[in-house]
Amino acid sequence: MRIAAQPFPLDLDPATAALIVIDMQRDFIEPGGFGASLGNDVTRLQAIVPATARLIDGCRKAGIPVIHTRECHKPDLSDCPPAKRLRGAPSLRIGDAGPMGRVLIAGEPGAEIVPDLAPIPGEKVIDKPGKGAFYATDLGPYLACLGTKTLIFAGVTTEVCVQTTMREANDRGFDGLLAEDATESYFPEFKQAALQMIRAQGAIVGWTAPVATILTALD
Ligand code: C5J
Repeated sequence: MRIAAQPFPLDLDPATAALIVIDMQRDFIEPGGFGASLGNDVTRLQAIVPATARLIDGCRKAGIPVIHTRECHKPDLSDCPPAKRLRGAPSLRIGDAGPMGRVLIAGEPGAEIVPDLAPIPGEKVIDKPGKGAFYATDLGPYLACLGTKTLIFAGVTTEVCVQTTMREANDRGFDGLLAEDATESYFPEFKQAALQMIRAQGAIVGWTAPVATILTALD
């Protein structure tokens, strides 16, 4: 099928596509989490939940595997570089006890995916210590087993974990399509710049398209 994407149409075969939903976790999206502790307005990220849910639903119906990632660390913080934990002056650091349990720690309520986007049985959930979902995870071998060639991306934040993962995927030979209204940043100008960077120079990182355009093609 052909997606009317930017900077030019993208041919996608659902049999060799997968959707990756990046870090739609309570810690980034709800008040009291890591994102809020850094001084961000989390309502911007909450706003993309319905569009992301529609994209997930459409991919499930089209038989496209849905993969979810969570940025989080082991309870002993052995996979959290001190440089990451100590950077900046957040009101809560990674591992500190907050309103949703220990911040960005696997198994804590804040590290869970928001209920409206919860994985269903059989869907792959990847806990990742870095910004990119390929780093220190089994995502690469998992996609090789699936025979995936094209990755559809959604999630937060556009210019950090989403763009980093798209770039990792691009270097590994995948075509990447970012769902424009199923991704968001705490900084609107960063989102727009990331979308432009991704599709510049003839899709140097990948393609972008609205959720409705992707769903029309999948239907
Ligand atoms: C950040 C992410 N921004 N998921 N994480 O720290 O983009």
